[in-house]
Amino acid sequence: MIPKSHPRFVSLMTRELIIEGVKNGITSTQGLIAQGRGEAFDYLIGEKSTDGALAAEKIAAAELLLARRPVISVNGNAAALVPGELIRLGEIVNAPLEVNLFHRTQERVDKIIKHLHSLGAQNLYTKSDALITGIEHERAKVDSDGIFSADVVLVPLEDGDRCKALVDMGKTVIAIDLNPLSRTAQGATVTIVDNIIRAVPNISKFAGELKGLRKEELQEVVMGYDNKKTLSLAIDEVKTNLDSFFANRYISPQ
Ligand code: PTJ
Repeated sequence: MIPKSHPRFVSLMTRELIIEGVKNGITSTQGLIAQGRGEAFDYLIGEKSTDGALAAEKIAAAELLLARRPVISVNGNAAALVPGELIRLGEIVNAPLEVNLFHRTQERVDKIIKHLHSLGAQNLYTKSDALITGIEHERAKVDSDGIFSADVVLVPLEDGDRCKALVDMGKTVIAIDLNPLSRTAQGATVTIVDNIIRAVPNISKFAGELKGLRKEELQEVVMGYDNKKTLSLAIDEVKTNLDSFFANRYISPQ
């Protein structure tokens, strides 16, 4: 039992959610490693939603609202960390969820679908009758009405290979990835360098605010967006934090 007073309570509880996900057969064991890598990058960006991340989250909200066929992809880590928040975002932007796994087993897909249903998800693509173009084996499987024909896909914690394949299929790919150097971060259309536990509620908040806008007004919000600038801002944030560490020789523990 982690006391609320522990200075790293949020981070430790997030870790517990992933462990729980593995125990329940929702999250892959590889998901534990991915979470560890994410934690390291989160430390480097200061464990907060930076201005650059917030700007990308607003763009993501606008892109999802502008989409004709938006889909929110859910993997084992996302299902463990933010299932309710993803369902809520889907409702706000009218985007069905689709379970799409990298380390795919039908058993885990079924468990995640059951988990999402138990939390109130009503709009889910559940077929696996199409393949992401250019990707081999099980991890390419998607729903022909879902990710396969989506124009905008939100992919939290995606693999670089599949991110590229989705972009190559002509889709607007919104990635959530704490590592600004990853192939996913570099290849996505909109990269949100933030922890999924902060990013998804932020996107929902922006979507709620933007929902009343007309299509032309939403187009103005996304116009001129530069993902390279978002990535450089994130890398600058890491550099600034490291510089301040070396200047002070000490970062006060959070
Ligand atoms: O459930 P599956 O089978 O689909 O597998 C999901 C994982 C995440 C295990 C799989 O896609 C994978 O192996 O991903 P990678 O290649 O390890 O990439 C995960 C990326 O997400 C890394 O760049 C991490 O820094 C980042 N990441 C990890 N935890 C978080 C995160 N980004 C945002 N929020 C997090 N909590």
